[in-house]
Amino acid sequence: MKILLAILLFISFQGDNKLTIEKTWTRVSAEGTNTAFFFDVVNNSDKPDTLYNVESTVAELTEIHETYKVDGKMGMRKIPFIVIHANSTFNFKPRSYHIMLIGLNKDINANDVVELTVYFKKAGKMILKGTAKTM
Ligand SMILES: [Cu+2]
Repeated sequence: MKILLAILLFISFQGDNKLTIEKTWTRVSAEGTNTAFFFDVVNNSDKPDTLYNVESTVAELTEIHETYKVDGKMGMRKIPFIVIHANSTFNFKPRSYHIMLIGLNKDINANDVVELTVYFKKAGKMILKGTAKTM
């Protein structure tokens, strides 16, 4: 009986944790400047999840950003969280949602691997590794 319970708990835990991250990458940039980190969040669960915090050791500030358009000009701004809907994929990509790395404390050269820690309400903490490329 105990074993059966353990198996059931294991299955239900697995069932709640169907959030995966794909296609992580970041853009080459120089120390003292800014860059962005991109990835896809694949939510195969029937429940939404929320990205509410991001951290990086390569930049002074790490923020979740969205882009917007005013009078034909593109701008971007910090947002506090992003909801990843059930059974959907959310794309962080250039000229759209991205993770902003502000004030790099070192150069990011092509093929460098940059770590980004992301926090989801349900899936918890995940450490992402993105390879740097020029575009
Ligand atoms: Cu930005």
